[in-house]
Amino acid sequence: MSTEIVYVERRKGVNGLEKVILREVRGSSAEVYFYGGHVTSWKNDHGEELLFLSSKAIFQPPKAIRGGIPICFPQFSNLGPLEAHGFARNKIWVEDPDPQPFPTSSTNKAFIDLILKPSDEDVKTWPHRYEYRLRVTLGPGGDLMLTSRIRNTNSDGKSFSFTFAYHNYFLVSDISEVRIEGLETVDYLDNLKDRQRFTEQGDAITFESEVDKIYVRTPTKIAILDHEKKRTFVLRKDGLPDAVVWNPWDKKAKAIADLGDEEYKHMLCVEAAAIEKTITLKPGEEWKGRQELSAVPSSYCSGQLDPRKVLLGG
Ligand code: TA6
Repeated sequence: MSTEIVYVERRKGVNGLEKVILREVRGSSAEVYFYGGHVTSWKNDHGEELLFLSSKAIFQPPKAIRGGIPICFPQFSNLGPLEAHGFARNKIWVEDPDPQPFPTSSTNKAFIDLILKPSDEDVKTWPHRYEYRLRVTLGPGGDLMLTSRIRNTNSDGKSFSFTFAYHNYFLVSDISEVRIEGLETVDYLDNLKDRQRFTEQGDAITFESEVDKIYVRTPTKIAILDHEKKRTFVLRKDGLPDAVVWNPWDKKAKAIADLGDEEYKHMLCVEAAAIEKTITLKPGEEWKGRQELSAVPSSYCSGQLDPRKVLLGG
């Protein structure tokens, strides 16, 4: 007897906040909160969680949820006059009643279309009208895709500019055993050194202290290798030239109220972003930024975790 799979289930989450659970036939799943348009969970076919979510995460507007995939829009970090990382992550999004046709494969059944538009009150903070459409899709193989389409709907003829990031928190077994491949020799701005510009050395990136870097104009594929879990995350991005790498390490972790003191060991942020060059949209213009996350057993890239196999493949 086969049970019918519910690809998209609407439910109440923590504190009664609305969420959607996406499920795929082989057992993978993802959870998306309407609050922030925020992915809080992504599980593989074996039901193993792949995203870090803080044990102290506060599911209470206006505090952004610590972990998962916060959306940073229209400002990354404090690189402008708005609150850190902009306001999209602490607004209540709604299901898009009029989703634009996305040219996605018809095999994708587990997806949700959300939309964020400014209220009259919001326009006082950021004086622009926009339509931000977000589609979150769980592919049949368990890949997680996020597509953002942002349109300038100003009627006063004004352009607007923004910076952006999918602030992915990956769940890792032990940060000291993790490495990132794909950012070697790439230039970065070091947030811990007044955003001075440096060039990454030729070896894979490993972690032994706080890191907060904006890599500029990176390759479109980045691999995160978790040696202990024998798992490799592959991040593919389109329309998002930059990538942020962040781990707060022990001291800063203690200063972050909604993060457990030791939890920095199990998280690594690798973010698909557009920061160095702001995106500017004239009225009527639309921008699109997409990321695709997959998690594969490290044996997949045989030959001692040779990242080139991951990076060149697929
Ligand atoms: O993406 C890295 C970063 O901008 C760091 O500088 C760090 O502060 C982090 O994001 C978290 O920011 P948040 O506002 O969520 O505490």
